[in-house]
Amino acid sequence: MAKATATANANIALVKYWGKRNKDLILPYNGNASMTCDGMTTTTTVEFSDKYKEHTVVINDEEFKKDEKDIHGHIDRICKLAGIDEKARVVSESNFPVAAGLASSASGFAALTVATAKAAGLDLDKKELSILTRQGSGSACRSIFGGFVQWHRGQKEDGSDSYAESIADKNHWPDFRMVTTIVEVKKKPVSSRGGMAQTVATCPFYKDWVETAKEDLKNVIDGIKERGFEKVASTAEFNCLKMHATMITTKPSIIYWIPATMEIIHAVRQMREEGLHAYFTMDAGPNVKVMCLKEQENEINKSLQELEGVIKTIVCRPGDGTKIIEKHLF
Ligand code: 2P0
Repeated sequence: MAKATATANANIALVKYWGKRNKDLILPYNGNASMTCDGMTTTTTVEFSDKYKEHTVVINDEEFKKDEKDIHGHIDRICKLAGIDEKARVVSESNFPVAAGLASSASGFAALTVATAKAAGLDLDKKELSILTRQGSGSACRSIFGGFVQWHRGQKEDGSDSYAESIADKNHWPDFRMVTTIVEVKKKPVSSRGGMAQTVATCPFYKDWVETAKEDLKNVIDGIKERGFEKVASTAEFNCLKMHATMITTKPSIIYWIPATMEIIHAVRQMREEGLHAYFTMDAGPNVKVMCLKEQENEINKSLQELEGVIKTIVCRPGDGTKIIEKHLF
C-alpha cells in the first residue's frame, strides 16, 4: 500500500497564460509569470491499492465527476510513467472557494501531481514535476515552486522545454502582498479552458496579445529581481487588462466582470490618485486581486473590505512551493 500527501499553494499570474499552442500537451502561446500565494492552499492525499477497482476523487467532501479537467486521465498519466496498474483514492481539500477564478485548479493539480507521483514511487525533481503537472492544468505547473515563478513557453513540439522555474524565492520579497477580494463564489459561466480556446480561435487581437506579452514578461522578471514594485505591479495590471481585452473581443464575447469587479477597479484607481501604491489584476472570473506592499496592506485591505460588493478579502504573501507532508487526510 502506497500513500502520500502533498500541499500546494495557488498562484496569481503577474503575466497571464491565455491560450494554448498545443491542447494535448498544454503548451502556452506566451511565457508567463506568477506569485505563489501563501493563503490559498490545497492538501491532497493519494493512496494506491489493489482494493480499489477504479480511481475515486473526493474534493472538499464531494465526489468529483468527470469534466473537461481530466483528473482521472492525469492520474493514469502518472501511473503509466511509474508502471503501476493499481487504482487510486484521492481526497483533496482547499481552504478557499474553488472555481471562482481563484486558481483552485493550480493548487489542486500541483498537489495532486506531487502526491500521486510520490505514492506511485516516482522520484522526480521540481522541473520534471512541473512538466508533469503542466499536462494536467497549465497554470498549475507554476505552483510547484514558491515565491515568484516563470513558466517558459518553450519551443519544442514535445513540451520538454516548457516548464516552470523560480525567479526568486519567497524570502527575496516578503513584503509583496496580493489581496484577493471575493465578490462571488459561484462557479464561473465560461471555464478558463473553454475561454482561452475561444479567444485563440476568434479574437482579432490575439497575435498582439502574444507579441506584447514578451515585453511584459521581461519587465515583470526584471522588476521582481530589483524589487521594483511599480514596475512589477503596473506591468501586471496592464497585462491583465490586455488579456481581458482579448476575452471581451471574442465571439461570443466573454465578460467575467460583474458590477462589483468594476467597483473595485475604480476604487483601486482612486487609491492611486490619493497616493497609495495599489494595482489590480484579475483572472478568468469576477474577483479582483490587489497588489501592494506590506506598509500599506492594512489601509488598502480595510478600504477594500468596506466596498459594497466585497464579501471578504484574503491577504496573501509570497508562499511556499509544493511540499510532501506526513499528515494524511484519510
Ligand atoms: C493564469 N489563467 O495565468 C491565467 C490567467 C486564467 C487567467 O491559467 O486549460 O486552469 O487547465 O491549462 O491553467 C487558468 O487556466 O487552464 C489560467 P488549463 P488553467 O493564471
